[in-house]
Amino acid sequence: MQREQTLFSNNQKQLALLIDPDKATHKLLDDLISHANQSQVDIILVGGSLLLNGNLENCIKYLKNTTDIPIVIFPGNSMQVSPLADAMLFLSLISGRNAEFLIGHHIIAAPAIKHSGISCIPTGYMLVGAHGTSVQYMSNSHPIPANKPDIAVATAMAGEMLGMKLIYMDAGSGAPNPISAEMIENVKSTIDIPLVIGGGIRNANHAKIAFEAGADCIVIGTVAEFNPQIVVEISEMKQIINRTLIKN
Ligand code: 1GP
Repeated sequence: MQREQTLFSNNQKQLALLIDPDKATHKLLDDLISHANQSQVDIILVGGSLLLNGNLENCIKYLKNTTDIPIVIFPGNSMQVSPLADAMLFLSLISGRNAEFLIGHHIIAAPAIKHSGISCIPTGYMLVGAHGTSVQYMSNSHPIPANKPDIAVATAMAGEMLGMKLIYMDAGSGAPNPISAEMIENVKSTIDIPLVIGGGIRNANHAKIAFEAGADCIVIGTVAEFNPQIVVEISEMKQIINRTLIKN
């Protein structure tokens, strides 16, 4: 059954499951997909900062055969383009000052993206907080300090003014702490485009805090690799919050 939905809408809270093709054995993929299919996962993000094994296309093919959930590429670099996905995030690392991640990789990837016909979602990507994450190292950029919501607000505003269709604030994969409710609230109150929050979300309570602070979509990755059942628990939390939103 095809799930009718809009990618990254800000009407209903959404849950995205991040799959890193480098870590995705068939057993892990089967486990994750069976849990995602039995819950309300809205989006599967596929990508990673490194992708050492060239597994992106195989991973997307496998997913397309096992689920109807839309597959969206979350690229770590300009090589990560595939027409097999339903869409891709066209990320600009607006928290950083590394020109390659603001415009350089985009120029390299643009012809392949155009040729593939894949739909692109211009995304203001903001790294927040933790030093020592893979994405921070690979992008050679400084994250926004976790205790500086005013910088996050101004950065997200600028992203929206530049025409981004989405803001993705990320504490980085496996971050020790998720982004604070205070920062999410501050950013959400100043932008009109959907806000995606990821990095370090490890349980349903973390998800609840992020949703209630204003996240339109949350991303879970690392925790699900170790405990696929958490996908069901976090999805149930999302549904509870969505039911509350409908009532109000
Ligand atoms: C990382 O936001 C994603 O880019 C997911 O983070 O792996 O910590 O869930 P986790």
